[in-house]
Amino acid sequence: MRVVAAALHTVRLPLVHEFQTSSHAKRHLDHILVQLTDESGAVGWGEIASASHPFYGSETVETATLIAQRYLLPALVGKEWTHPSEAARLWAKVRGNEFAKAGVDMACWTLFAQVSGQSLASALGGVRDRAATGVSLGIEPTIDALVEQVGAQIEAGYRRVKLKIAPGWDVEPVKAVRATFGDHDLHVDANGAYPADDASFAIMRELDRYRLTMIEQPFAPRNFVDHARLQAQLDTAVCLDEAVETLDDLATLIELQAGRILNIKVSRMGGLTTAVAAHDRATAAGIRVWCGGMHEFGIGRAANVALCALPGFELPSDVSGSAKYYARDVIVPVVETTADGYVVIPTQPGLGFDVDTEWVAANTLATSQIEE
Ligand code: OSB
Ligand code: MG
Repeated sequence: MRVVAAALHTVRLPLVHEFQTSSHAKRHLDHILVQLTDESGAVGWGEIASASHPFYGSETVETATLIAQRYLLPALVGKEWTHPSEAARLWAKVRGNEFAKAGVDMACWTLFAQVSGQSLASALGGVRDRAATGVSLGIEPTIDALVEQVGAQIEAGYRRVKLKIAPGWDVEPVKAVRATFGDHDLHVDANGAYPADDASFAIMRELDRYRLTMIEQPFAPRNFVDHARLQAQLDTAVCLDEAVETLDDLATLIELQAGRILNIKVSRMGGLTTAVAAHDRATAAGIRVWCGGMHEFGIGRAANVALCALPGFELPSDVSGSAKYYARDVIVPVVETTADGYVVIPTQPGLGFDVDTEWVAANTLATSQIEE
């Protein structure tokens, strides 16, 4: 297989509901769609789901564009490869920049699945036909507004609700949601917003009383040591997200027992090739996994859904239906959540959805192309 042309499309979609995390609020998102064409004219799509600001990870839309344009696509275009894991080796000497790599890797996988006539899920080694869905709720202006949001999402069928927390917005909202919704599967995500001091440990011990499925990334991204200390003090599982960008980070998590759960994000780990390897290693070590999201548009969302077909993805994943975030998504049909909280994993060859190229074009801010 040989990619003869590649294009990057920066696309802006408005969010249906403003999303606030510990670091910032957003009303619309700019993601980069990667379009690869091979010598037979087949097309593979990927998505670089980097945030616009370096507040989740260090990349931005602009850095990802630069890295993809200057290093990743030139390493790929014109080269022969037979499997996407080989394609990823073409840019292996580029350090970091996992989001940029993830979008190109994903496009190679969808192209490969398309050309080899198999669904993306089975190309990845998937065995499931549906994925359990969870939903991620931002920090709301008031506890009442949060409780209303949680109610609407439980009503929509989501099997697990995750609440973003930050210093000053933690125990009270959790207490209110628990009091209103009983035993519904609930977890919290701090995006590393807590300093690893005694006061934060005390807050986490208090949260430990609310039967949360996990506390996700309370401390800074590289702080494995304090996550391990915390895990030793809690009944609740600690889950790492930002901390784990590479398989070596995962080895550190396992060795230090810095958490019992791993959030596998395709974007954060540089693509599907590494995500599959992370699934295999984590589950072999007794670490439970689920698939996290970056508010992906339909292309990235479809890749996340396909990944969830792997046997270890037992916990609900952040693969909510397109309508949770976007009034009109870039794929048809859109990803839909069933009334009982699952998404059906497509079985058609390739991505399993058509890209709505008209809608992509209508929302494109910039395009760049390279050819063999
Ligand atoms: O930590 O999981 C996170 C979105 C942006 C940055 C970080 C995170 C998130 C989410 C999104 O929680 C969940 C989704 O895509 O459904
Ligand atoms: Mg997270």
